[in-house]
Amino acid sequence: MDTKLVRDFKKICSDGYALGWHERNGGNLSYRMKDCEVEEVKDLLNEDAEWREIGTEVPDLKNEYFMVTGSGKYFRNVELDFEDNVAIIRVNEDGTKYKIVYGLINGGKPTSELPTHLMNLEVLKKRDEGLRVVYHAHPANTVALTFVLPLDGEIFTREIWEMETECPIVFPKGIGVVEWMVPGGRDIAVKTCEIMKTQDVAVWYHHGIFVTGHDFDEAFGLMHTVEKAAEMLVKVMSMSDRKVNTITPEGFRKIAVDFKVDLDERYLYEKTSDRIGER
Ligand code: 2HA
Ligand code: ZN
Repeated sequence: MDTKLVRDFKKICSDGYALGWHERNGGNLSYRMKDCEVEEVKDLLNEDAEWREIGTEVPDLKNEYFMVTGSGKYFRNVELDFEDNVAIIRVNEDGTKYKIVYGLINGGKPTSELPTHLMNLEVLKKRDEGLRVVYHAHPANTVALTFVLPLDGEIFTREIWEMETECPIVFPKGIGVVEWMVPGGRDIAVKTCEIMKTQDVAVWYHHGIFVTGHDFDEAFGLMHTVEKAAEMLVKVMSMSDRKVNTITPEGFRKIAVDFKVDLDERYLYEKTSDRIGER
């Protein structure tokens, strides 16, 4: 299969691998296909495949097609052998089952995080029909911060925003955080969906990040921006537990005006401490 969608899907997998975000089989990726993209590959799809349980319900995604990475598959291999590592799946009439209509030619299942991906894609579709990508990675700096920053989305967002002027422009809705949980199931999916109702980034403590975007560039760029800022925060914290200088709430409000973004005031609290991670 060689369409623009397949090329773009391969590229984000290789780019993420190159940045060290996908050790072994770490991370996963899903994309809600457009009708025209399904039409383009229609003759290659096996509609006779057997139905399997999703393990949750996504009624608003009924009959839709998704391109997803395979469970246990390595991101670095997606570009080398797309048909072995990726699947196109179709959700059934009531949103409880899926079938593999293309790919995973040597057997296997879609990503172990399929419930999170599909439930997020359903929430995101309701929020904005154009949000089609859900991307999960294990970037080291962001994960490292989950061991030293409190479990508080407001503090996490503010500390990250301060590291790079671009941040509040790229993700004005901030970052949501999820406490450590067993991955792969419905519970962590529900928590992540709560965040995705209004935000584009969810950090899973001691695990990784989920982002969404209208396309792969947007999702990848968002992951990259969060992780770059996290890297700078890790560097700063390696030198000191305090910031001597930083962007002020007033500064953020000026950015909001000039760049026409709405920044939630809950992230712009007046700090009473210069220690990183304290309010
Ligand atoms: O191995 O990243 O969260 C895939 C994962 C599970
Ligand atoms: Zn993971």
